[in-house]
Amino acid sequence: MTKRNWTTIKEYEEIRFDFFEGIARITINRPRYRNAFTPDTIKEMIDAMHYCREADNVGVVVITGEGDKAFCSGGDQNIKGHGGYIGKDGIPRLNVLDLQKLIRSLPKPVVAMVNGYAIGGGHVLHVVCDLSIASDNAIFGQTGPKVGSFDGGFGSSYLARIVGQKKAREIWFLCRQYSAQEALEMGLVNKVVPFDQLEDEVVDWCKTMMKRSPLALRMLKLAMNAELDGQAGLQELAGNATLLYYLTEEAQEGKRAFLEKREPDFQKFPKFP
Ligand code: S0N
Repeated sequence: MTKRNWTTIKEYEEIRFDFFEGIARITINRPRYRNAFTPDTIKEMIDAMHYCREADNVGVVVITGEGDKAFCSGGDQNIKGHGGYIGKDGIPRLNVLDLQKLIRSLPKPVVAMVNGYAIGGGHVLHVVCDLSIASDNAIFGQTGPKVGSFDGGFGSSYLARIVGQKKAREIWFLCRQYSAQEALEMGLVNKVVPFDQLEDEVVDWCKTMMKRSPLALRMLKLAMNAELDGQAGLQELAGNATLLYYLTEEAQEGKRAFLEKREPDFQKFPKFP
């Protein structure tokens, strides 16, 4: 593996957040618990995602787990209480759902670097990422119906879009575990590589995407989301269409005319066939 000089963006307690040549990397840092998340892990990830949205120098975001055992094993079962997972503030939360939405709506590619178990809510996390690249020791699966939970949102509907209805039902109803090779065969991951090549492969994919037009990638991501996210997906896509419209002379004319207290002259702009 190539040695890279990742620099820390911000210090947190349960994640690491660092940067290398346009790539922001969020690492769940709870290897003692196979990188299970608490509400506080998720709060930190949400904070890091907000940074990634605002930062002009971030082109791609990578999500991964610390060590060579697990990407993420889902919600921390030690703190599962009535109504959700109970963090430092004592309030039960399912805030991973907010993180899922942020990953899907971030107008930049998000890559899951799956370095071991991706289980339960940890599996859903990689599912909602735009791309998943896995090491050959990665293991995938849902456990909800075995441990008293389920994710009927993206964790079910988007999973079914990826692997098909029959396979998604198998994954959830039987709670089996699948190898990286099986995940590749069902289209659940984009590529499988030996563990010691995982970071190189992910950085290579990120660098390739950063050579592409960011606006084109942004519109493609939101268009693909909109296809299954209903009104919420259309709202995101339409917002980005508005962003593009604001960049045109035609839209500038409307604003200028208002400020100059005159009628806008939209007739001078082409009406494309
Ligand atoms: C990951 C597994 C398969 C790894 O097995 P392995 O390698 O044999 O290691 P273990 O010895 O089992 O684990 C090492 C230590 O880590 C602890 N640990 C592992 N996973 C968790 C976890 N999720 N929470 C807390 N601790 C964990 C082990 O206990 C062990 O500790 P020690 O050394 O003290 O014994 C295997 O560990 C495994 O199967 N883990 C559990 C996977 C699981 O069931 N996860 C939870 C699934 N549910 C969710 O994620 C819910 C997500 C959610 O928030 C949600 C979202 C949307 C809608 C609803 C929900 C909802 O919860 O209701």
